[in-house]
Amino acid sequence: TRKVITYGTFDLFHIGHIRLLERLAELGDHLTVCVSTDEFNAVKGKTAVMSWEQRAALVGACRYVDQVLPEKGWGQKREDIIREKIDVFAMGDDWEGRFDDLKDLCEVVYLPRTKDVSSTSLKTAIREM
Ligand code: C2G
Repeated sequence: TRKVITYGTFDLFHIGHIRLLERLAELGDHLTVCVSTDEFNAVKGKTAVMSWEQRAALVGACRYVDQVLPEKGWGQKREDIIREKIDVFAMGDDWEGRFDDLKDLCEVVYLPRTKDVSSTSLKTAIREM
C-alpha cells in the first residue's frame, strides 16, 4: 500500500480542496488528511468558520479520503509519517519547499493550487451578497 498524507485547515470545504484531494488520491492507494484543530488554527493565526468536528466530518465524507486525523501542531508531521508508514507527503504549492526536511522519511510533493478559490475569497463573496 502506497500511503499519502496531507495537512490543512479545510475551512468552508471548497473545490480547491476537492481538486487537491483528488490529485493526492491518485498519488497512492490510501490518503490520510490531518485537519488542523481550532487550537492549532489559533497558533496559525487563522479563525475557521467551521469547528474541527465539522471540518473533519466534511473531509472524511470525501470519496478521495481514507482517514482523518487531528493536526495539533507544527511538529507532529515526522511522527505521523513514521507511525502511519507514509510514502508520500504532499501539499499545495503555496507551501513549496517548506517541508523539504521530511525528504529523509518520504517523498515530498507540492501540487499547484486551484486558482480563484479560497476560504477567504468565499467569505468575501458571501459578505458582498
Ligand atoms: N489549496 C489548494 N487550492 C486552493 C486552496 C487550498 O490546492 N484554491 C490547498 C492548500 O495548498 C493546502 C490545502 O488545500 O495544501 C489546505 O489548505 P488550507 O486549509 O488553507 O491549509 P493551510 O492553512 O495551508 O494549512 O501544517 C500545514 C498547515 O496545516 C497547512
